[in-house]
Amino acid sequence: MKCRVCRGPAVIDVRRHNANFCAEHFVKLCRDQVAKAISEFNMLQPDDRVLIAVSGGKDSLALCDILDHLGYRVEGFYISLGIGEYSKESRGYVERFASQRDLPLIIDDLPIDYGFDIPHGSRAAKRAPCSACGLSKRHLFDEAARKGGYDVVATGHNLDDEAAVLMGNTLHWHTEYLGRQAPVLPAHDGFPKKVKPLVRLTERDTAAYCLLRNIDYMVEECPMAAGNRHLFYKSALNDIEVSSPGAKHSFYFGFLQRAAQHFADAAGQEMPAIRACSQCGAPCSSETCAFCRLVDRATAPVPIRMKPSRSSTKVKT
Ligand code: Q46
Ligand code: ZN
Ligand code: ZN
Repeated sequence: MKCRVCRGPAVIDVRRHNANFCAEHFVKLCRDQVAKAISEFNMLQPDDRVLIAVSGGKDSLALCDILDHLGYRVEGFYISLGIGEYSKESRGYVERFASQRDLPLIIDDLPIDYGFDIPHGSRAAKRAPCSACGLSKRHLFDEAARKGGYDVVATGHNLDDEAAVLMGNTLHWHTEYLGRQAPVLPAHDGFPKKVKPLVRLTERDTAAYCLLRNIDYMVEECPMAAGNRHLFYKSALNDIEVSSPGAKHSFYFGFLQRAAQHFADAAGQEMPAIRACSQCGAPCSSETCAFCRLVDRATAPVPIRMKPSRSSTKVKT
């Protein structure tokens, strides 16, 4: 197995490119793919201040490494979600990465700052854990970008993530979501610009990139992801990819080039008027934003059910 570029010994095959690469040229390939996505979708300007949402996993840490290498001004933002050992360990990976590389890091702590964690708070608010988690993360990313004056928020969503979301939205014809599924969401109404520079890389690519760059990342997935439909779609797409290399790429990029525009109207029509949340001031479409409502419900005191004692149930005669 020889590297396509230098003909030296290859360490990885990339079937969708029908090629093998040595360590040096695989790392270069990953960086080139990110630079290509940034330029193709006009994601970043050279002097942008970029806030990267970091989780401690391979994608977000690879993203920090690559954007830093490409010369962007990056800072990390981590949210501790209060998901037991998973949150403790992932925070450790992020803090070690940041201190080794002098990456400025902001940390929000859901239990300390807002009084609830995802497992208990989502139950109290009667929401699925990933729904409460996603809502919290979106709100806190937006708020951190707004308050810190960042030009753009970058997330580590990769090709596997985006193709799986596309598959779910297509299977159920969620046209308004299809209209908004893009690697760049422009800033609007007080919401920051959001970009996904890893859309040309797969999970396998980012894992190999971290290995070759000596980036120590959290391998365990969040325990709350078990049974998630998103994982099921990823696995189905991986099965398709085995017999049809490049299928994921052409599914996602074919959609962006040939179909996304057809759904843009559906997304636009459903955009409500934006105002400021009466509690936190965040832009939102109702009196109070969804995050403040979640906090209220997740931290509401739980009524204690008292068993009636024998004496109180006695009927006086
Ligand atoms: S962290 Fe949060 Fe994910 Fe865990 S609770 Fe679900 S959404 S699975 S990316
Ligand atoms: Zn090579
Ligand atoms: Zn609010």
